[in-house]
Amino acid sequence: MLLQSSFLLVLPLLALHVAAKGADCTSLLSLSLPNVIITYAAHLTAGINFTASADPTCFQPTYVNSADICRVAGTVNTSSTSSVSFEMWLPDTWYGRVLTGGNGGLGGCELLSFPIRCSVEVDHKPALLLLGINYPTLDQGSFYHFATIAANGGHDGSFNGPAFLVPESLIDFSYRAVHVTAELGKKLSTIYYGCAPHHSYYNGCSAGGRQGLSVVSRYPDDFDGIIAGSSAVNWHHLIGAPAIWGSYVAANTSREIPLPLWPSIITPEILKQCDGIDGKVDGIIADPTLCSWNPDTLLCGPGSNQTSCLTKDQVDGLKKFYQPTLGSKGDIIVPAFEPGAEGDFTLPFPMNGVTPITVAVRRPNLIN
Ligand SMILES: [Ca+2]
Repeated sequence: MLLQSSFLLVLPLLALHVAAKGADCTSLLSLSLPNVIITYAAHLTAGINFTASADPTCFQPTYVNSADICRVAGTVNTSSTSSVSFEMWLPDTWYGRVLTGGNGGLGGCELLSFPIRCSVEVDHKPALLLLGINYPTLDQGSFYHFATIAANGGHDGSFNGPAFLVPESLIDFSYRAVHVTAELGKKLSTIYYGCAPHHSYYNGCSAGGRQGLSVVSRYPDDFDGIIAGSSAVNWHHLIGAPAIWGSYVAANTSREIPLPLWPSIITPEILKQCDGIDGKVDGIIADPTLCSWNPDTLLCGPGSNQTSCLTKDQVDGLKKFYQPTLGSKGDIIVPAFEPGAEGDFTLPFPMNGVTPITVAVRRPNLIN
């Protein structure tokens, strides 16, 4: 009886392992769908090394696919003044599910060659931070037999400020790019495999987490489940805070703290003062909210070497850096920067008074 039950459970799963039979990959080039232009369609065996982007702000990385796939690329016109670039990787062996990937940061690039912090999805090869068309998710999804689609969020480039001058492009970046790719992913899967997907999922982190939550609130039928990691839902505060942090330790002022000093003297001093609060000196501050450290200990003495200590102005800037970011009425815009997180690769910009993401977003808004 137990064997029979197990067999009955397994049987429908086996039936869902679908090989492509609806269309040849290259035939998708001649596909006619409203507002969709297919510019590339070719079958790739696993292990092909290709350049993922030509945009100079995208670091022109290369990427290698892990599965045998039909790789499709093109654009979706989302309005008379906006469009979304997309890619879809349709694995040779499909389990009947579609996965849509979101963007990160300001979107627009395929990926950035930093070690990943904001993604748990890529576990079968070294992971990468993704900012635009989500190649790691395309690869991860197709590796696990999802037909996987991702888009550029409606604009190219890591810090593409001009895109934010176009209202329709802002809508794309906000949620529409994910919505149209989710719909297109279902259509392409149905055409390529000859049957409709039975489940649809979403995976995004940071800006991609925000996109996921934004889409499901507007289009609840797009997905059966979503992963919205480290969701940047409080977007304006999140973008504004680094600008304020940057002013605390602004570049080319007496408060500026050169980047090398953060890991060489500031983090060690924070660990010295706070590591043991959690009961174990192990290089980990288990609860940074309990750490109220005093930067005065880093103040240079008379005649001391400023590569191993800070001036009074630098210490004053540093104290503000670790306080909550407050608005004009004293309201908290963003909670305090957590001591011990100085090593996060995304944070050198505000620490050094340089905030390219904030500048990219704010400058066009100010122009408007
Ligand atoms: Ca500890």
